[in-house]
Formats: sequence, structure tokens, C-alpha cells
Amino acid sequence: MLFRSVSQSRYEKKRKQNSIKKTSKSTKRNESPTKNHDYDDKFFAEMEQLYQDLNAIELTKIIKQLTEQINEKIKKEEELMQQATDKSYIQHIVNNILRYRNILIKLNPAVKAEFAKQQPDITAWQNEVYGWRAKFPLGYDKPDDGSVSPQFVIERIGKISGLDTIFAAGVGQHQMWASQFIGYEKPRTWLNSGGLGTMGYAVPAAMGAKVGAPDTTVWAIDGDGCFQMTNQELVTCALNNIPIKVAIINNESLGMVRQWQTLFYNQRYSNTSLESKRVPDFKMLAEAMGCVGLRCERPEDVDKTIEAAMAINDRPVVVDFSVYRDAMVWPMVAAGKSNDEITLVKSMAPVWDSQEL
Ligand SMILES: Cc1ncc(C[n+]2csc(CCOP(=O)(O)OP(=O)(O)O)c2C)c(N)n1
Ligand SMILES: [Mg+2]
Repeated sequence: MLFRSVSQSRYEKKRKQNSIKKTSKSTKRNESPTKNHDYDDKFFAEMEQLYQDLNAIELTKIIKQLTEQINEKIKKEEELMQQATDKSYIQHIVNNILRYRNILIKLNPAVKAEFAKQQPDITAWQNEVYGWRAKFPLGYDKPDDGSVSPQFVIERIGKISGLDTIFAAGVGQHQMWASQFIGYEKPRTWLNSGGLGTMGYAVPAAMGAKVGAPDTTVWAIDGDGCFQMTNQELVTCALNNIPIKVAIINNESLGMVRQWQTLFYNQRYSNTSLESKRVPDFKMLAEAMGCVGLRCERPEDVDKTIEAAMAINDRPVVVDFSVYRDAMVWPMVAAGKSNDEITLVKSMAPVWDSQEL
């Protein structure tokens, strides 16, 4: 504790000294920019020394102050940059900025590592959840009529395109299946509007992801309804060399709404049939917008169609997967029900152990 307060006061002292140094230096620089201002090596070496014996809260506090100072230093360098004309001086400023930025990057894991040491033991809770997972495994039935199962398409896209792939989805059944049947393992590979439910999100989100990560495969998993809201952005993709891949999970319906009409409204289907296996012709629409258009109608063609789409990297590609219309998202919680009234499949609730209730 004593060491900590000493450390903090040392930190405060150094900080003050540094800001005095900094003020006098910057006044000088403003009068006449010089090539001799240097990256503040000494200050940061001393600060690093101070991290060693601080607890996470103290460390976070100091790091926050330090981050503000570094940002200020970067801002000053950027101001100098605006006046600078000499090429080697500009390079010098750029180097300083990069080194300051590197410190910011280094600070983040330092804070994380400190907090990791203080994590509570959650093994018991994890085991409970793993138990539920084993007892109620995720799955789906194959359609009886030989048509393509939407879950299967999404599962295969996940497997074939690999763990680095970035996925974006629209809103509806395909969104739920994309969250369930793609085995995400890396952060920031699943882009989604979540509960906001913005139909039309997938194509523009995939476009943004591809611009940000041009070397990464980006798939939009979209519904036939959602796709009809923002597909015109594919023209932007085609014209600006943004080769995203779009899988339309075409169940010719506003499937999520239709599922509720099936389960809770005696199959009175109102305004949920889109007829989109007939109109529009998604393959031709894609081609009209400068993309490659593909279509898949049989389970045995799913893998090779995905592989064909994976092989196209010079243009956006759209695959119209014609899928079983009546597939449902499970499990679900009906409107007004509590989470422990979750339904596994139609009129079947999980059997909980009595102590779990
Ligand atoms: C702009 C907008 N309108 C309506 C809704 C309500 N809504 C949620 S899912 C859905 C159906 C989406 O249909 P589709 O894109 O074909 O996906 P599917 O459920 O068939 O996979 C609708 C209409 C919404 N979320 N956003
Ligand atoms: Mg649909």
C-alpha cells in the first residue's frame, strides 16, 4: 500500500514535470518549428516502471490519465504537421505519432491482464450451461419433400468459408439460423442488428466490412424479404470493386412473421407470401447489377454452389438458395411468456430438473 501511494505520488510528480517540459517545448515549437523535438522516451520508460506494482483500479486510473496525455502529444504533433513542409521533418513527425500510438495499443492489454487476475471462478456456472447444451443440443429436421433445408445451407457456408470469414445477416429466420449454425470463434466476425431488427442491414453491412477488411471473405446471409430492401447497394459494390458474397435464403416468405402466423394465428397467412421463387429472378437481378448470379435448388448442389461462390473474388456474387418454406426457428419464447417457458419445438417445452426450476 505504501509502495502504491509512493508510486502514485511519483507518477503525479513526473506528470507535472512532464507537462511543464511539454509547455515550454511547445511554446518554442510554435515560435519556430524545429527538427530537433523528440519522442519522449524517458517519460514513458519511467511510466512503464510504475505499472509494475499497481492494482487494476490504480492502473486503470493512471492509464486513463496517460492516455489523455498521449492524445495531447499526438494532437500537438498533428498541429506541427500542418505547418511542416520539409519532407524529412514530416517523416520525423509521422514516426513520433506512430510511436505514441503504439503506446496506446500497448496499454490496452496491460489493463486487460490486470483485470483477468481478478476474475471470479465461474467454472460451476459454465458446467451448468455445458450440461444444458448436452441435454438440449441444437439441431434441425430435414424437409420431407426433398427440398433444401435453410439451416443446412447456412451451416455449410460457415464450414466451407472458414473461421476468419465475416458474416452479416438481415432480420428474420435466416438471422437466427445464422447465429445458431455458424460456429463463430473469432470476435468481430458476426455483424448483426440484433434486437433493433433492421431489415435490409445485411448487404450494406457486408459492404462496409469488406471495405474495412478487403482480404477477408465477407458473406451476407440475407432473407428474400430483407434483400429486396437494400440490394441496390450491390451496384456500389460492383462499381467500386467490393466483392462481397450474398446468400439469399429464399423461403419465398417473410418467414419469421409466417412462423408466428403458423403457430399462433391458425395458419391465416396475411401478407407474408412474397412469391420470390418466381419474382424477382434474383440471379438475373444480381447480373443486372454487375454481380455474378448463381442459383441452388437441390441439397446435393449446396456445397458445390458455395465453392463456386468462394472462387469468385473479382466481383460481388449473389446466390439464390431456394429453401424449404416451412422450416422454423427453435427454440423460441412466445410473446408475453417468460424465458423459462421456452419452447423447444412445437408445443414441447424442455424438461427441467426439479432443482433447476
Ligand atoms: C424494416 C422492417 N420491417 C418489418 C420488420 C418485421 N419483420 C421482422 S422479420 C420479418 C421477415 C423478414 O423476411 P425475410 O427477409 O424473408 O427473412 P426470413 O424470416 O424469411 O428468413 C419482418 C417483416 C422489420 N424487422 N424491419
Ligand atoms: Mg424469407
